[in-house]
Amino acid sequence: MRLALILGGLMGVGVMSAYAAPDVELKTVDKACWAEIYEDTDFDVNDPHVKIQGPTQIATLKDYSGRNWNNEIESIVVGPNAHIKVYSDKDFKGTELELTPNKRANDLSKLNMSDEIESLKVTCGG
Ligand SMILES: [Ca+2]
Ligand SMILES: [Ca+2]
Ligand SMILES: [Ca+2]
Repeated sequence: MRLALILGGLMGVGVMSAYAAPDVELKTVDKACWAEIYEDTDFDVNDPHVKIQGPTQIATLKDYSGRNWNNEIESIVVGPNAHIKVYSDKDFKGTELELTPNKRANDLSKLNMSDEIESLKVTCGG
């Protein structure tokens, strides 16, 4: 009987400390803050594509998510709570283009950015 009470108390402490983790809020992921980049036009899922969780800054796409994305992106989908700024050169230089929340850019050649992007920033907030 006494042992059961002690065990119960220990389990209670364990649960308490798990919920009391101080940095829970910092780790919260904004599920509406993302941008998805596609190697081909029209969001072709049969070619390489990857969802980028924001906020983030990628100074070079040379080795992003296991492949060289430099000068490869041809279409982009922007999440409902994200802005993406893309740059024609690395380190956020060259021509800059900003895409707003929910934007679906199916062919970046229309925006003179087809196969040009080498760095980008994703910020959260409408
Ligand atoms: Ca294709
Ligand atoms: Ca391409
Ligand atoms: Ca470029």
